[in-house]
Amino acid sequence: MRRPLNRRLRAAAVLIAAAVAAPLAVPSPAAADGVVIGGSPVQVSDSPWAVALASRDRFGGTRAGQFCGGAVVAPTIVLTAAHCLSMEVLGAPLETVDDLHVIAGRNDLKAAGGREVAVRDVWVNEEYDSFTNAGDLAILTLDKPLPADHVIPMAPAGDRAYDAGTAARVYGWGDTTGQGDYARSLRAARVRVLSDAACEAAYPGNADGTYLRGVMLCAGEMEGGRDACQGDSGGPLVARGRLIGLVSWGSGCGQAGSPGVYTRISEVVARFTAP
Ligand code: 4AZ
Repeated sequence: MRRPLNRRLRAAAVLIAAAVAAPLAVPSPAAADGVVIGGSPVQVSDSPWAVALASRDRFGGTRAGQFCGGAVVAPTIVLTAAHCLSMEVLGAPLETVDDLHVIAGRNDLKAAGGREVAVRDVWVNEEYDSFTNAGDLAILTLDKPLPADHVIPMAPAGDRAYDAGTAARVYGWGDTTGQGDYARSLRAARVRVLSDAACEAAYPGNADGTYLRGVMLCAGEMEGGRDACQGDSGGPLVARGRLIGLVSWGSGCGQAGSPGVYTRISEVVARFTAP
């Protein structure tokens, strides 16, 4: 059921609609090696749409307060995961977090550089289901626009970027080992989009969640090794130069048979660009 959008959300929807990839979208960036688990360092200048979500008040200053990732889809709009803004993650109600901001254009969280931009408005999908993890989406409106070259187009439904077997890359400052070793600098890992059948077989429903086709996608290597992990949530999964997913959940990190599960961006596009 579609609900009427409120006014601020409508404004975000217009910007999001403008960000949907045109049929001839930009080519994918040159391959670098594999956040993240099994990943390797990348330059944020080559992937400026990958931003850190941060609050020093909640998470302390050692890593500039980074706790999740996000993807820039319009100069003032960042997509992230709904669960990043939960009480469980923030340790406090979202309304009480006064210093929520994104860090753009900074590789090393311990260094200066890039921009810190305050989040002016937060929309959290009220239909996010913390049991299945369906609808793991939040939309942040920034206080000031980021440069236009930070924006990544979103892949609409039917885009070949969603085809099983497509090479993709996931970006983040999250745990690089699954043992709480958080990255200082941005990393990326190469993964492959897996078929809905494989994702359903991996996650028919357990304590971590349930794979639901149409609203999720999963990616990884069936033998494990390369994956997103804690701290990467909300961050971008990119294929063919387009945004296809946001890091959402999985059983562990990089384990054989347990690929990473992502919020499917085509569902976001459909929801916010429908007449
Ligand atoms: C997490 O806890 C999380 N391996 C993120 C991604 C994955 C697992 C857990 C995928 O935020």
